[in-house]
Amino acid sequence: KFSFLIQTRNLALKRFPNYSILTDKDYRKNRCLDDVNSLDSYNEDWLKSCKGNSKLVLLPKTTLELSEILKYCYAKNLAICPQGGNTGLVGGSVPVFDEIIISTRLMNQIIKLDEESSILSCQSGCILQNLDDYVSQRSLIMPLDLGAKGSCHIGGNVSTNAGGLRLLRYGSLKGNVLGLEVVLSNGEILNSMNVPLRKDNTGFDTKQIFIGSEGQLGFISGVSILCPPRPRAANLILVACNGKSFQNVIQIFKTAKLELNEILSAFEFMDRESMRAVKENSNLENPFSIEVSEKCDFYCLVETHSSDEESALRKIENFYSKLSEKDLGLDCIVAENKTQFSYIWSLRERIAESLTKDGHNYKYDISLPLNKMYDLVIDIRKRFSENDAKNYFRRCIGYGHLGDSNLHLNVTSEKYDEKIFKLLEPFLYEWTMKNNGSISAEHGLGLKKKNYIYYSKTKENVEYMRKLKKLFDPKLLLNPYKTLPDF
Ligand code: FAD
Ligand code: 2HG
Ligand code: ZN
Repeated sequence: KFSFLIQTRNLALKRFPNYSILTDKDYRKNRCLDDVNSLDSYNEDWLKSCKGNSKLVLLPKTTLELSEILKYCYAKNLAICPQGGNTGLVGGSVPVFDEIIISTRLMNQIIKLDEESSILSCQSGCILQNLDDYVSQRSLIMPLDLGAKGSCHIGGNVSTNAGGLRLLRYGSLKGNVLGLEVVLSNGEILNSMNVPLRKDNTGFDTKQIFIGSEGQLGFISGVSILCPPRPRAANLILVACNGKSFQNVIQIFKTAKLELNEILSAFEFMDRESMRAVKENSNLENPFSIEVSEKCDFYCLVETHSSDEESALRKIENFYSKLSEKDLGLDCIVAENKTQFSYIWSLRERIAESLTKDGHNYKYDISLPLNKMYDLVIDIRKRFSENDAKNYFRRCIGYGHLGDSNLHLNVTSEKYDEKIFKLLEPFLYEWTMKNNGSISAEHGLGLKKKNYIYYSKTKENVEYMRKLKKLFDPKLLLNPYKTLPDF
């Protein structure tokens, strides 16, 4: 009854026998969903690659309600799956078997925006885009931004330690989250939200352990986060890079760092195949002339945030001059208005969505030293051609957050194909380890990557992760079967 097969990995899992099976007696029918149709979208992930079989979604509104639910589950041995916007890409946000889904959808209240300190406190179910709209009225900006901003929840962002498009400028959530409220598996509430301070070195910083913990150690119910000033001037340049070598892209990044320096807010790259994917699957036209696009192998998206338009434009001029001096660009497009600004961003932000339309996605999120970043894509393509796999896959593309050395390598095919999978894994993980990279830069491990943790972490480190898991969640009820390799 409970056999589960991840579509992509033939990873056969067994339901932990010590978990109780939910009965009607276990819940009152308020703020919950239990009819088959409404359960569907909560049981399946964004990529439609993992599907659980939960019979119940609970929608608490307050921390106390959440705490009562967790206390009950603890007493009754019921396993749970915390869920935010369900945009995660590693199968972490949906149940594996019949875990109860606890969604933060109704925990969507802003608590306070402290104008002096620019610290925003809110419940964990606030949608990132809504928070950004809210703080923009006080001339502030959320310190993170990602393509899923219209659906993802801030609690989900913190639980995955999401990186996104502007980490280069505003830093990671490990630095920007100043307080958390977390409900532990036994219902206890751990609060560091009361007095969010910029500096606080009294003892261990316990909230850090929950950032990026993927729902393994506690359920995040509230977040305090530092919001930087909103830039008065934002500029966006799309560069069609010259030459076939990725080294030129790296040179453009180095030039951007030198010339744009403190105003550089994003540096993203996409290869020719990525640009083709958004054209073919999302109808987004390449804005360069045919002559340029036919020659161009890489595109860079360079964004600046600054307080002064005039000086920003001066720096951008200098950036151009340096590009042409070094012959690094074929052509550049500068966004001249809001429509162009969002169009250019959509070319990059909608790649993930475009790829889903090909059919099956083999998705990899890799950190690598900058000068090795694209070699992995080249080597995978070579491996495919050496093994006569050309006809099996549709696309093999590389793009990502170049400013953070974070490559998104994606392969697509019409349907899941074992031959492609075997050419990719474990080769790709071994390649990453050999080149001192990480097999998960920003998406986490979830269900799909948990067994590959040793490619990036030592045995001793994983052992201490297990000890922490047992300390915070002794009955292993929180988000089971994920993140850590099997006990
Ligand atoms: P969910 O997907 O619901 O959950 C993610 C994980 O966190 C799960 O393990 C879940 O159990 C746990 N969780 C959720 N809420 C809580 C909570 N309150 N307490 C404890 N655990 C919880 N990621 C990036 O890092 N950078 C990107 O640029 C980026 N771009 C994306 C673009 C698109 C189009 C899509 C679809 C995804 C993208 N992602 C990106 C991945 C994803 O959006 C992020 O991981 C995001 O932070 C997940 O938030 P969520 O609310 O959807 O969480
Ligand atoms: C992005 O940066 C996301 O667009 C998704 O992290 C990456 O789909 C991917 O591979
Ligand atoms: Zn990303």
